[in-house]
Amino acid sequence: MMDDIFDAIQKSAKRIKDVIDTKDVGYSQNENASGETQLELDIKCDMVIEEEFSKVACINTIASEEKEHAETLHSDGRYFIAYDPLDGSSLIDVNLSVGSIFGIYDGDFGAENMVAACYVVYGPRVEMVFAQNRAKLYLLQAGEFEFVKEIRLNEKGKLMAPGGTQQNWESYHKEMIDGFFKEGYRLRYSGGMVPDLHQILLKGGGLFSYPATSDKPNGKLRRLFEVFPFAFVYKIAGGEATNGHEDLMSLGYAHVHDTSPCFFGSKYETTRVKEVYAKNA
Ligand code: AFP
Repeated sequence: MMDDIFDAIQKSAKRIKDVIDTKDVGYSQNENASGETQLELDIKCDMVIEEEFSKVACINTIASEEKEHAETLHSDGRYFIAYDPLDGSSLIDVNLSVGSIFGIYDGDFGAENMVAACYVVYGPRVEMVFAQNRAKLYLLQAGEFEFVKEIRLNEKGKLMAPGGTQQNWESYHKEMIDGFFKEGYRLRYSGGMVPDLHQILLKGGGLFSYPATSDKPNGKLRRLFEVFPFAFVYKIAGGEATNGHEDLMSLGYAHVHDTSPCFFGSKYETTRVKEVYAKNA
């Protein structure tokens, strides 16, 4: 059954790549549930995924970053999938990488029910990471996704991707990030969480953060579509995922569009985050 989902994601990814390559980018009049103006491209990509998932009988319900409410596809299906069809879509007009993110849940949404997570990066090449018992990297070549390798994080990395408006960071958060840079970490931040987190994963480690800020006390990134799937992937790859105090996979959610502060990284960096945040709780 998971193979059918894996297959539907691959089909969606290939179609989304075509949409990105051919469709003109124009702003539609609609606002999505998070209050952002939707690009036509987002809507088109959302439709592609919904269409492919509709053909898979084991998918019960879908929740999309582009839809206000969850939608039931097959009421006797087993899996619930939350997805962000085109994360970082505002980066398309400046030709940076974007991605699709999928969280696959058994029986109902919620981190405790997550059984697999997947993301696709649309960059100079199209890559996919599918995490179930292991995190596996695939590359789209000549129309097919080919297995490349298993991904494992080192204990400590070299890259820092610090999200959020710095002016609105807590002072202890700023000191912590400055401290990492003083240790020799290098800045890598594009503003697309998929390529930013992908880079840290493939280069062995580091830290991606999107903290609570004075303007966004609950962070920006959405639990079901962004936070839980990447927390799952990072943990399977030997890293950690925390909100500073708790494991991200131990968090609940009340509404499908709920957000959370989040940190994803290798063990050395996430341990530091937990120490700093414990002192400043
Ligand atoms: P868009 O889809 O609006 O471009 O947002 C992308 C995103 O949700 C995530 O991919 C980034 O990590 C994050 O926003 C970047 O946010 P900041 O621009 O506030 O750093």
